[in-house]
Amino acid sequence: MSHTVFFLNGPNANLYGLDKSGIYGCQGFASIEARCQCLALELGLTLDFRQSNHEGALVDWIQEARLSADAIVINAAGLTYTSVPILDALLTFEGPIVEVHISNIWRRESFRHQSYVSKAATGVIAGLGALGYQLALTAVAELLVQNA
Ligand code: DHK
Repeated sequence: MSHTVFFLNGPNANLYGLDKSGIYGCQGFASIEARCQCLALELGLTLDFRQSNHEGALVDWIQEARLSADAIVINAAGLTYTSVPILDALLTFEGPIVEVHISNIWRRESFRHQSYVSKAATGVIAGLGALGYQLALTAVAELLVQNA
C-alpha cells in the first residue's frame, strides 16, 4: 500500500523563483512541486503538496494529516520562528516529520535561528535549495520503511 505524504509550505513559498534576492534560487514553486511529484512516483509515495499564506490553514492541514497522512514534510517559512499553534499541531502527529528550508537559516538573521518546527521534527534539511525538497521526500520514504 502506498504511503501518503503531506508536503506543507508556508507563507510566500509560492513566490520562490520570483524573489530578486536570489536566496530562494531560480526555480519556481510549480516546478519544485512538479519535481517532487515525479520523485514521489519513483519512491511509491502519494504526495499531497500544499501551500498557504495562512497559519490556520497549516494547522488545519496538520490536523488532517493525523488521519490521512503517514508523514509530513514542512517548510513553514516565516511561521517557523513564531508559530506555537503549528508546533502544537505537529506534536500530535505520530509519523515522521521532516522540516525543510531552501536557504541555510543559520547563516541568516538571528531571528531565523530559533525554529519551533524543529522541536517536533524528526530531522531538518536546510541550505540545499530545491534539492532539499527532494532529499526530504527521500528521507521520509526511508523513515516510513524503517518504521513499518
Ligand atoms: C523560507 C522563508 O520564506 C523564510 O521566511 C524562512 C525559508 C526560510 C526557506 O529557506 O525555505 O526564513
